[in-house]
Amino acid sequence: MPTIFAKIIRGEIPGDIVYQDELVTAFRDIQPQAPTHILIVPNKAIPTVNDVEEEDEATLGRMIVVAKKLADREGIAKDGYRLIMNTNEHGGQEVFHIHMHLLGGRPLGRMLSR
Ligand code: DGP
Repeated sequence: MPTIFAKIIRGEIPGDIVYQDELVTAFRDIQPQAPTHILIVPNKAIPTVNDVEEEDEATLGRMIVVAKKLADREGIAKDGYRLIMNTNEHGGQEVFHIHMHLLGGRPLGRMLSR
């Protein structure tokens, strides 16, 4: 079954896409937790970070490069931002198509709640 993210990448359901190339797609999170909350997603449907393979290195590197470009475009690069990839239950992963959250636009507080 394709995930909701696979459908957004393929244009089958609407998504606020802010960037797309041959390896990755980025779109705004539907439940933003900061003024900037963008999801950077590989076009290849990899369920979790545990499923990443060596052949995915270029794609994973591209995700960081795109995060940097989008942070600059959003005007949050200087003040700073956070990149998050959640994995499985303890990581709080809800959508099983790996994605990197780009969050910024306000102070984000501690990395983890105590
Ligand atoms: P995670 O917990 O790391 O798996 O984060 C999943 C994120 O995906 C969560 O912040 C909400 C977002 N999300 C879920 N469904 C949709 C959707 O249909 N469209 C968009 N743009 N975001 C979604």
